[in-house]
This record gives sequence, structure tokens and C-alpha cells, in this order.
Amino acid sequence: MLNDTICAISTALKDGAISIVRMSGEDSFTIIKQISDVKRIKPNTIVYSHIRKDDQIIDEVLISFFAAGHSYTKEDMVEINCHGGVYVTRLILNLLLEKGCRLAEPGEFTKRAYLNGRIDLSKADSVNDLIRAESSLQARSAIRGMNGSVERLVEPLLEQIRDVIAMIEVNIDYPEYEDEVQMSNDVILPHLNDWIAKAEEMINKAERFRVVKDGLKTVIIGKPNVGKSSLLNALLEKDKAIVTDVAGTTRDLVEGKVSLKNITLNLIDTAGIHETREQIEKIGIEKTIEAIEEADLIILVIDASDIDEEDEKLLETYKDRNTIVVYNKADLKTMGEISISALNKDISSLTDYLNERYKDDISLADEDILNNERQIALMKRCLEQLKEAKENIRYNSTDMVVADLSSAYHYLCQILGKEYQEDLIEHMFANFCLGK
Ligand SMILES: Nc1nc2c(ncn2[C@@H]2O[C@H](COP(=O)(O)OP(=O)(O)OP(=O)(O)O)[C@@H](O)[C@H]2O)c(=O)[nH]1
Ligand SMILES: [Mg+2]
Repeated sequence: MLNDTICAISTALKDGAISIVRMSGEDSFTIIKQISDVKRIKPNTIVYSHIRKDDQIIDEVLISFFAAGHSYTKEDMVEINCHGGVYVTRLILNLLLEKGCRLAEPGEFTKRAYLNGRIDLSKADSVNDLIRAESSLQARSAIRGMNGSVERLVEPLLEQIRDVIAMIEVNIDYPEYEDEVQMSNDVILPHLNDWIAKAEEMINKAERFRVVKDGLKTVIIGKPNVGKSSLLNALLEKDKAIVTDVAGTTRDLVEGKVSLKNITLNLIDTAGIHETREQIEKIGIEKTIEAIEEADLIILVIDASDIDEEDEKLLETYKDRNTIVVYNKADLKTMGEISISALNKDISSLTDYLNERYKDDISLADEDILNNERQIALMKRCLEQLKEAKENIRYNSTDMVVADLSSAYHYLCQILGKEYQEDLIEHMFANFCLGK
């Protein structure tokens, strides 16, 4: 039900200086008058007051009033800034419930903002992303989203597809109007190629950014004893993994997380890869292979002082994956572009290289890009439909092309949470004054 009045505690429910209890809906102003000293409400103001229950003062508070149309939800809203004890905050919430408010569902204030047309769905996504942000990159991209980055990105593509659908439909429905542009295959195809390239670029950038934003799943691999665990410890700046001079020390996966300037690495140290009959080590190596499958980045460690054909084999196997080759034990012998001494915690050539390598991906934080899984998944479906349309153009099937374009358009509307059918029909009638 959209027109009932909802309430919730908007701050974390733990002891603190201040808590905020929020109310939204048409009875908000009536209810606040019943439980406080407020007699007349002047919208968009904050007043000092008391909350009362059965004439007893429960708390001394500040109350903000927002009139419909000028609030977060676009409905009448009240925010009560009360003292932050859990007990008092709950008491105020219960009072609102007694007076007829309903407890809001998670995200319901933002849902109302969307349903009442204050924000589109991509902005609502971003509110959620901002609340859940754990790093500055995540927060930066969420704020861009709240300021309409996804809309700015998707809307032009959506409009172009809509225009072409409308023109094809007009050609079909009104063949007698020859002065309208004829949407032949020659006209449609360049548009399709352009849209496909744009959709692919949006997906590519969003996925690259997602990796740096959420942290690169990074596995450290190599032969036994090359210094993988020493490198993990040096990156984490603590002795997380056991290091010994016995080959085959690490058997299970050891995990850790490190932030280097801008990027975050979700690190996994693994068992050294080599031929072995030893049962536990074998299981460890199987786990290593599984971790490699899921990795965004592989750091292949080689002992520069002791290279043999097992290293060559690993280089050959992983060279086509997203692999960085690191030559360790630089205190004994230096070689290669990235030369480190994990033992001496001298790993700056690796960290500098990583920061440089992902610089472009990190700078995507300042571009308009798709922000989350939901949006990326819908753009992928849109791309599939555009490719289908291109396929169907070759078979000269106008009906199929229109159906594909409509689906593509539909997915773009879903990204922004728009009603696609209505929008399309309205546009067709508005743009084509055919005197009918
Ligand atoms: N001289 C030198 N020794 C190193 C360096 N890094 C690691 N070592 C030594 O190499 C040996 C093996 O180090 P680990 O970090 O356990 O190697 P690992 O690759 O994890 O070995 P496994 O877990 O057995 O596969 C230890 O004796 C380390 O002290 C380095 O930069 N220089
Ligand atoms: Mg190890």
C-alpha cells in the first residue's frame, strides 16, 4: 500500500549521541502533533520540542518537517532527532506505531522515492550501493550514480533505439506516407553497429571497474619454496602464512586482503605447483588450480636464483591468463621487470607496477558507467537482442528486427525502471503528426 504512513529508525540501533526516527505519508503531520508539543507545522523547518506519552515527557528532540513534493519520498515527512539510547529510540518508534504508522520494510523510503517519481531505479540502486560502500572507490561511484550517471549513460541509447523503432513502425503502418524516412536495412544497419559497440563498451568498462572496486581476486602461484608465502606476508605486512625452507610448506589456501593506494587485492597464497605423490600436497595443488580458475589476476612467483624447467612450464601454461611474473630473491639475483625480495619486504616494484597497471580502470570512477550487477546483466541482455536484430536484418525480416529492438529497448528501460510500452507508444504519437 503506497498511501499509508510508514515509520522506521533510520540510524543504527546502538547507543550513540543521536538517533533519527523517520515517518513518511499523509498522516505524518497529524501523528507528530499528537505526540509532541508541536501545534502548527511550518514545512521545511526544524523545531525544538518534546515527545510525550500519556503526558509524560519521553525525550527532548529536534523535529524536521518536509512537505510533500519537497521530501525524500515526495510525501509529507517527519524526522525526529532524539537522544541515541536504544531504549528511548524504540519507545518513540512504538509510539508512532501505536498512533497508526506501519513499520517500513527495508528500503521502503527509497522505494517510495522511486514510485513517486523522485528518483529512477538506477539512482535507487546507487543509494543502496552507497550505504553498503566499504571503500572510497565504491562510495565515489555510488555518489555519481545518485547524481544520475546511469541515466546520462543509458538515456541517449534508449532514445535512439526508440526513434528507430517508431520510424520502422510508421513505415509499416502508413506505407502511403512516402515522405517519411524509409527505414531500409541500409539505414538501420549502421545504427545497430553503433549501438552494439556502445553497449559492449559500457559492459566492458563496468566489468573492469567492478573488479578494481570490489577488489581483485589475486592468486599467488609458483613452484614450492620460491617465496609465495613470504610475498603474501610482505604484502599484508604481517606473518599470516607459515614460511620455512622446507618445500611444500603451504598446503591449504591462505587468504588476506590488502589495499594499495587505490586498488584492493583479495589475496590467496597457494600450495607450490609440482609433481608429487604426497596425498595432502596433491589435494593442496588441486585447490590451487581451482583458485586459479576463479582469479582476476595471477601473480606467478619465480626464484630468480634458481630457475629450472618447472618454472618454464608454469610460464608457458599461464602466460595467456591475466598473469604477472614476479622474480623473487633479488637479494641473491636480480632479473626481469618486477624484481623483489619478499624476505626483505622489498616489494615496491610489484606494488608500483600494480598501481600503474590498474590506473585506467581506477579512473573509471570519474566516468559515467553502469554501477552494479543488475544494470550490467540488463545491458548484456540488451546487447544480445541488438545482435539478434543484426542477424535478422540479414534475413530481411523487419518484424523480427522490430521485435528484437523492442526487447533491447525494454531492457534499457528496466535499467532506469521506466514503463517501456507507454513511453514507446506516447513517443510514436507525439513525433509523427500524420493527421490521423
Ligand atoms: N634470500 C631470500 N630468501 C627468500 C626470499 N623470499 C623467501 N625466501 C626464503 O625461501 C624459503 C621459502 O619461502 P616461502 O615463502 O615459504 O616459499 P613458498 O613459495 O611459500 O613455499 P611453499 O609453501 O613450500 O610452496 C624460506 O626459507 C624463505 O625465507 C627472498 O626474497 N630472498
Ligand atoms: Mg608457502
